[in-house]
Amino acid sequence: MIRSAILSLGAIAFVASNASAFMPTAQLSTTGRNTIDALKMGAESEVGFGDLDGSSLRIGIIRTRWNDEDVSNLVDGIKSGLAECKVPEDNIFIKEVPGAYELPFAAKLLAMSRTVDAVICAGVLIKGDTMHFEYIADAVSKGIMNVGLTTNVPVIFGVLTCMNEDQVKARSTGDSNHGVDWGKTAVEMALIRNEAMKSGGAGATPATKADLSALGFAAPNPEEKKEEKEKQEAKKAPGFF
Ligand code: DLZ
Repeated sequence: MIRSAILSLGAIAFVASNASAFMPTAQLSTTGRNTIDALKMGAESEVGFGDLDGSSLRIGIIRTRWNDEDVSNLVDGIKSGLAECKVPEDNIFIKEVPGAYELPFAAKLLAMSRTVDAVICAGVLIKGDTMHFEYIADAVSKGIMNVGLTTNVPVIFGVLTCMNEDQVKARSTGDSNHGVDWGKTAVEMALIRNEAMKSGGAGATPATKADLSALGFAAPNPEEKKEEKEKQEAKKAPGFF
């Protein structure tokens, strides 16, 4: 009896502390409202990018057809970010894939073509009633990271992982369209990568074999460096080859 009374009190306390999730917004405390507003709000950009000169870069965008309208808005944002960094329109290659799960594979093919300086993967995952969202979000984020690290071409994670459509809209439209930052991030990373490749990957002082093997890299092969430079200079049109 005493035990069940304690359990009931515990249950009441639990419901009260979590009530904000079930209450109309008008009845919420300030803290509850702030939490909901924060969930709906699109994150403002928190990084500055300065002046980036992407005029000589080629950028690939792999985008999904799932959540087509939202992803198209994000791609528009990406394109305006790239335009702000002076990437010529002809240097932007766009390829569609069905869903987010397909992004890493297509990104790998494009990165391996060596016709782009960076790849942006754009998609939207919205949580449903099953575990599908968790599996795909985890696989895609790891897959995208893996493509960048294994190909030495920066691959940008342009995938929104949202709880609902409101959150997606708040992050893919207007002033908080995350695509704009993804475009600029691609340019910044492409410039960093190209700079590093030209200088042997270690700035002004070339890394020693010991430095590189300590970091888990193979020592630089002068032939590969020459090949890389020739490919950069050839400036093929961006795309799958
Ligand atoms: C199957 C599926 C579901 C349920 N939800 C989404 C989503 O919100 N966003 C997205 O990009 N793709 C979704 N997909 C499709 C998968 O990403 C993938 O295309 C299929 O599982 C086939 O591999």
